[in-house]
Amino acid sequence: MLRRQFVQAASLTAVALAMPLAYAADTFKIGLILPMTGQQASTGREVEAGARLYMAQHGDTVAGKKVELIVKDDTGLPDVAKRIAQELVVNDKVNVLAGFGLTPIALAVAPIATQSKTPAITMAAATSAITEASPYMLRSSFTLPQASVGLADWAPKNGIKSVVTLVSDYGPGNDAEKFFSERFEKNGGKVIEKLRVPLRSPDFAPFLQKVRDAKPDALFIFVPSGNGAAVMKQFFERGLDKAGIKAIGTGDLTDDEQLNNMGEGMLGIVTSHHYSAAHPSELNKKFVEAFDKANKGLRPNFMAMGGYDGMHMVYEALKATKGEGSGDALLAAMKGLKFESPRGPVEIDAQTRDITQDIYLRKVEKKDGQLYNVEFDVIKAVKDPGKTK
Ligand code: VNL
Repeated sequence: MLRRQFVQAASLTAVALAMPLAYAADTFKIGLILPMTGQQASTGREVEAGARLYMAQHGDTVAGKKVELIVKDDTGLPDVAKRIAQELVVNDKVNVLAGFGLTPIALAVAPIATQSKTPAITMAAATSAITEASPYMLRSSFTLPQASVGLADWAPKNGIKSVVTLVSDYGPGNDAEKFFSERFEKNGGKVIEKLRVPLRSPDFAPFLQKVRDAKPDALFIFVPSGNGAAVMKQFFERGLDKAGIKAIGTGDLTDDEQLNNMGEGMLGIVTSHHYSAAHPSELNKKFVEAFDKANKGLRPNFMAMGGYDGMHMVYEALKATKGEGSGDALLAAMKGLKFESPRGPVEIDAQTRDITQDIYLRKVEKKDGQLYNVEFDVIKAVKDPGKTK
């Protein structure tokens, strides 16, 4: 009896000791840092759902490794994100960092990616400079300069000669304001006034009153995903539409997750962006259907797209490096990667590590009783204009 017990205990200990090692070697870990609570929680939910859908469709074993997603809530705060990134690198030994719902978070994580030589994929945030903050930073989302310039070309040709800009006062808002305004003025338009609203709990009312008084042909708006409904509610309540002022903006304003609940006043609003749930490709139809099914009727927005394609980048790099897992090898494999995404064709620019993609002009229309961003024009293969200056 004693001997049997001893042998059993010994072999159990051996198993317990061997397991974490074998497990670690056969596991490939992705640390997903996202705002799962707080003002940007919808972004966290969409990015995670996109990443999980990709794994469900492509399996969780790649090049002999078991892919493990570790999701951490940064509550939207850069200091929290930085601490989490450190823990993920040091304790969990993640192979890749990803997520980053807001620009300040991507910027807080960038030095940790550099020090630890860990590839970091920005799946949501969209200030141009993010990919310049670390040679290990890549992007599967988009940039605000990329999304803004096409609209600045479209507007003056479509009866919009004067504009007021209204942006959230931080990285992506500043990028949107600068790149839209410069291009619009180069095209002969006039920017009457540039307004910036605080990122946290903004009160749009006094700003919109100013816009009403200034009476531009259009108001160009950038607010981050999840804030579009609040600004448009005030826009209608203050009667800016009735005063003949058009709302235009990047697609963050007509975010697919919110759009259908923003009311019929939204009909006809033109935006430019890289992804619409109504993008009419077979690949996208399948993506939207599968996303809807996996998430109880939730509509994927551009954040979900960033999570989905970011996982594709990781899977392709893992395959190309045959599961070797080193940060430098993964990074090299992701540079120059080209693929067909549900959003359209994309390429990870080998020099800038930023994403080159088609930008669409879209108009809010009713389709099957629901509001969608319906694409009516496309600008092919747009590189981030923030990098080509
Ligand atoms: C950012 C840019 C965030 C665009 C967004 O939504 C967005 C950012 C949360 O860079 O912080 O729609």
